[in-house]
Amino acid sequence: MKILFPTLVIASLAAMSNISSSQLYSQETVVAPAGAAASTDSQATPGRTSPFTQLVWQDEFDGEMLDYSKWGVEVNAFGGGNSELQIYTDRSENVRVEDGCLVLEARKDNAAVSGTAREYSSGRVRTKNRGDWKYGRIEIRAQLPSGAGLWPAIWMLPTEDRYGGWAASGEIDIMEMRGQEPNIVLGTLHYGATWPNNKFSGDQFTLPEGSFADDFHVFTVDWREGEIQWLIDGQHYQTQTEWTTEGHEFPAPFDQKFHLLINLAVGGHFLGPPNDSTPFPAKMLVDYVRVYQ
Ligand SMILES: [Ca+2]
Repeated sequence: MKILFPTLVIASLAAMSNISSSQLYSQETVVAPAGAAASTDSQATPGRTSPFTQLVWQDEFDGEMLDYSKWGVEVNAFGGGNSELQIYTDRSENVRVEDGCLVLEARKDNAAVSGTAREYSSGRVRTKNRGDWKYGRIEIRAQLPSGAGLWPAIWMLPTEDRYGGWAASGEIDIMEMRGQEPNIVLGTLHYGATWPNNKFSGDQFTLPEGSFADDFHVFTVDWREGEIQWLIDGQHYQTQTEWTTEGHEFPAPFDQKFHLLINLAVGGHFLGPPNDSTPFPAKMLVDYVRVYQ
């Protein structure tokens, strides 16, 4: 997500922090065995075997409802920024677990939050203070919706803005897609300095056939010290090893804990509004999230 109005986003995210950190860290974390794949190898090559083999966090969405020990749900009439058109709610119409998947559903139903109604509603969840990681392999299996103006995204933000406001402390976009181009996904880093002096760099992946709406695909980032790789269905398509943040040495800002966000936005600068042929309701399905370190 290219956050163009960071203050709105920060305000909305702050509103989501309703669980204390002691509750959030009550679960035992899996500790890697002694001698396990410490990241001592700096000669990384594109697409090589990941050093991250220990499953440290996962949600398979097998239950009847969202696991709130792992996820916070955003409720915000202006959530997202970027001139997005949706309201984010925690209604089951917009966010639910069903048939083994997290369902984020965009609807054209004039829903309201705190007295503010908007034409479209949708869902956004995040793991902040429930799942926060520095380095690792983050893997998400998802099926995306197609249609103009639909903007599914799987991305990461810093849990603490240690280097300053967006995007000085970084943003890792694992996957985002314009619904009108459902065979192309983008992987992007945002960094450099505080908006509007931020920078970004990235690449895109085009499916050889079919679209990301036809079936589930696995989206992965493999994030180690000084290097981030992107893979689709296990196929490597991008490596980034150069980024900056003002006043700090590499590999800042991507040397701090980040958490995961998943949302289905509607409209915005990045892709334009829906049109008459955009199907509503539209669903983004997430089969699982698995994090390895
Ligand atoms: Ca599942």
